[in-house]
Amino acid sequence: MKKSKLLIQLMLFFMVSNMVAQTPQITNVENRQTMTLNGVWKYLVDPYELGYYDYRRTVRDLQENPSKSESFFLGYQQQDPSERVEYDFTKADNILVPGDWNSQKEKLFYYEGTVWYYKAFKYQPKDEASRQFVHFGAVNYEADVYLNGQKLGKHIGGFTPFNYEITDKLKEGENFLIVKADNSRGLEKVPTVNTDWWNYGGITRDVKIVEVPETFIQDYYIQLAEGDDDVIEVSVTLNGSDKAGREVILDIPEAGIKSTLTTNEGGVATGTVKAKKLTLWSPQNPHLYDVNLMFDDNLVSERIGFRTLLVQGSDILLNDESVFLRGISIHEENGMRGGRAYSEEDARMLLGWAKELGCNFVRLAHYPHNENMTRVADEMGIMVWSEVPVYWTIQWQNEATYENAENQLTSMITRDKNRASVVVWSVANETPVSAPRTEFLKSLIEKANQMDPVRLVSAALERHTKEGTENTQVVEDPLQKYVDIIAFNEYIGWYDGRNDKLKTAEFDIQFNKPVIISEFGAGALQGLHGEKEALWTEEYQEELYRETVKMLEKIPQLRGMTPWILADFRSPRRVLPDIQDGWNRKGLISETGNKKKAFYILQEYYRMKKEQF
Ligand code: GCB
Repeated sequence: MKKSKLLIQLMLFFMVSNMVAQTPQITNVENRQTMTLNGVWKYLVDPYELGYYDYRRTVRDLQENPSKSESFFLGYQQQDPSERVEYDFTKADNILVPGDWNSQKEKLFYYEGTVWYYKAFKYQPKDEASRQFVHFGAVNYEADVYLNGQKLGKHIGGFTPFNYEITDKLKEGENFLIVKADNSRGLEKVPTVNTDWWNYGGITRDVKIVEVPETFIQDYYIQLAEGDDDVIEVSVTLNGSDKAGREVILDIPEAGIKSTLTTNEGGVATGTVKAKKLTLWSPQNPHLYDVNLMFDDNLVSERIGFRTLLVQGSDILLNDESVFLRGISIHEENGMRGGRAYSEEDARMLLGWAKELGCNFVRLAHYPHNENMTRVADEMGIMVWSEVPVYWTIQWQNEATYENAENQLTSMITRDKNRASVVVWSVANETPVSAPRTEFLKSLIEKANQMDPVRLVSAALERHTKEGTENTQVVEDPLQKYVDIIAFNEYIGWYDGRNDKLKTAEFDIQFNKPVIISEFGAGALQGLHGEKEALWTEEYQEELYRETVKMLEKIPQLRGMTPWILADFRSPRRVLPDIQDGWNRKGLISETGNKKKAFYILQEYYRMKKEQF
């Protein structure tokens, strides 16, 4: 190859890889110096992606001289009447951020595709020497981000945070940020084309500008060592030009801890700190300590809980005591307002219902929920199962698909690794058993274990009736070997037989590990009453819950359950007129906030379990 050609290829490679390069994730954005970009944005719907591709379908933002007339990312405005510009953000309709477009705009209810978001804002840096990053809580599904007409990067994955450095691109005074959000489904994506939830599109979580010193604390891990309630493991990562051999102080005043750590060449300081008689975090006493990290005059503070977590045989030990996980599954949706849940108030509503049900545990299905959920769970004393959208069928042999799934897992763990509430990372839901799928999930499990040695890893598997038996239920899945908790979705009485089948079912679980039933349930329209044999009535669902909990009690390793689901949620798969009308009706609470009869059956069962454990 000729030298010049190689050079051009290399340059192109760096250009492209730079475009998609992610700045390392900054954590605990909530407690840093930030400016919100939430609020009113402008938007243009672009189903044919005119603003992104030219008529030969080349990507405009890679062109040397992109056309001002159509390259939306330039945010250009006509300068005189003879100029052809075929878009204008300033004249576009308003949309709120955070928020999905489906529930805000009737005409976008079913829309899947590209929408361009535009926000003009003023910026005045607090400190001349500071660095700035733009941080997104999540954009579903793909986001191309531009500041003042310059590309910052592309992010893939609808439920995880990401940030870009904008120090050299941000101007004093007027700026504009443009996001191309695309929620098109695709076979190779994570999740793939087929799910049972609404594909809410847009900038669904907070957008902030984070301002930090030149060298700053980017991320940290502060948790008790595995099974040890008087040793805190610490790791702090600095970012900046002066990050090697620097001192970082860990200060937890209430615990009498003040300790200095020094960073290595890579800017990472690790160590262990002795702690005496910590008040441990638990659902009964969700104690959080004020934790301060100090580096120069850079202070990052956060409230962190400390607790130990271990599996011993079929027991889950929280602070050395066996716990039963009284759970419920939750989708990230607020049916009462309509659309994706995103705020602290939403989190308080959903987790408040779970508390009322008697829960000490929730399964945040089927993707990482917004950070308010895990923060409020920390405060309320609710343990959390957090999951990535490796759901049903994924392209198990596609390397890019794996990378995408791993990125989502990594990002979820990075964001929430200091939350005492989070006890389980789940790598999948109801995936069909095959060798490539098991390899894929095994790699995700290894990744989770490597990133976070203290939390438990699981996946929602499937069960079926054992061949040659009348009603013996088994889980035949090689993944059982690799998970800490055996979890499976059940559904006897709904997808499998009717409620009488629950009475005779036996379970044969081969492993001496804790078992959690990650789903069971029945559809019921709130307010529809009838015989307990009649589907869709509250009575059928109530009977299913009554019989299911009796049946599950026969599993010796049973240590918890997260029935499906807290509240009715929107799903395009649910079209039965007068009953579903676009809603999955397996909620214990309707989308209008009314409790169904089964709610009280589970509440009663949990009251009893609480006394037992
Ligand atoms: C399942 C899935 C969940 C569905 C549920 C249902 O097994 O994991 O995402 O919504 O069943 O209602 O069918």
